[in-house]
Amino acid sequence: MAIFENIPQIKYEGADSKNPFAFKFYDAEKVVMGKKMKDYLPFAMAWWHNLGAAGTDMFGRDTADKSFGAEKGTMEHAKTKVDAGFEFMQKLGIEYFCFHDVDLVPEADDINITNARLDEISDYILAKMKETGIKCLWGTANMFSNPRFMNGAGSTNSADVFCFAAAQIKKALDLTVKFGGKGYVFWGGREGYETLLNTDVKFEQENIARLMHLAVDYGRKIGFTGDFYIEPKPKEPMKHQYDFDAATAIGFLRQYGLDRDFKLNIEANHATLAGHTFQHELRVSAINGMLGSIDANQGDCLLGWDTDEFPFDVYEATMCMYEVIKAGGLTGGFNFDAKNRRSSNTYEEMFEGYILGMDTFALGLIKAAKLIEDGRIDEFVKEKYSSFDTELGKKIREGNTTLEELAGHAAELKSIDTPMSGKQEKLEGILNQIMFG
Ligand code: XLS
Ligand code: CA
Ligand code: CA
Repeated sequence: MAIFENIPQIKYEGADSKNPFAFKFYDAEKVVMGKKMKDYLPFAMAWWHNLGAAGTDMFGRDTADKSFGAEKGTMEHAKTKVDAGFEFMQKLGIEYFCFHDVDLVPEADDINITNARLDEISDYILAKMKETGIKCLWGTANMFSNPRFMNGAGSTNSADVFCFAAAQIKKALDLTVKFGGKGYVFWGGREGYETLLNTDVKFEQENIARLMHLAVDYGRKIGFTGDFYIEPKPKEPMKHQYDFDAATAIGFLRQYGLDRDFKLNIEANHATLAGHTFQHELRVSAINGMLGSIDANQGDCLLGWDTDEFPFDVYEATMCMYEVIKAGGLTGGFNFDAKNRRSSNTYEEMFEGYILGMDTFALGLIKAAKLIEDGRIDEFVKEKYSSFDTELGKKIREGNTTLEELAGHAAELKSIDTPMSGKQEKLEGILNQIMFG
């Protein structure tokens, strides 16, 4: 029996449609810049928010009913979540999902019992995957909720807890491989510190890297051929998290020789928490060959925390897709790490959130393609650096000069032109023209 029985199959109806259960912009089969929309935008459902989060916040209990007709905390509930999740993805045409180990089953005190539950549920999920063609984008282990991880997982001061983290990663990797997942994520939720008075940063970072190396060794041994990802976030829950932003995470990966196996999973809301734009984080990742996957959501700049809202900012989605197209697409996908607001507590709103997010990224793709095809932005950027196309400029770029030679050139100049204008307002006008013209 259907769980979302009142919700129809969500289809593309076009920009004039007033049907809340239809896409206005996401047209899966439409070709944009040589690729189908659905291939540019491999969307994924986040198990934890969509099937788990029910509105609890620091000041109040659940507002939404995510029991799906079963008693929470039971294996029956774990199964109805699977049923709900696959029905949900099928109705929206979403082809991927992402999960943490503890999203799938209730965690027991004894890890052997938890693992047996994971074996049972993963058989059930695998059967549904075969039946529907839905795939796994990435898996991860939740190494931040349980009190054992209060001082971190890889960065913990307890060798036993470090082993527990290893055990969870091992199992989550087993599941990711069982599902044929494309990626495996490390989000360092508690890998950071509150005060340096009690923290050995070097020790902790070395241990995190050690754990990641162990994960890579094991993953490759059991046939995981996908990418490992770090998902940067500057703070929350810790005051200072080690994976602050893309640049920091890339430096860490290179420092510890992990850069061949890892890429980044960039979350929009984490970028803004780090004081960057989403586009900045994508650009830094892309130019370093590290753009792997995206957690598609949006924060609220008036709030200083991770609100995980469904993305509706079309400017931000456009600049994201501009980076993605230029990077030649993603090897990962677009995971909606987003949840309904606490007062949006109905099944209908679960769908409306995803329709909003998918339409926003479809619009972003359409506008970004237009921006690239228009060419004025790219032409301007090329022109801006054109003084390096001269013989001298080329020498500098190619590393064929010396400081003395350059100083000699400067000494011969009678006057120096101010560099070419940045033309920011003009370019912003072009962007608006593309957005609304
Ligand atoms: C939390 C993170 C988390 C990761 C997966 O802020 O976004 O949900 O995506 O552990
Ligand atoms: Ca995330
Ligand atoms: Ca987040």
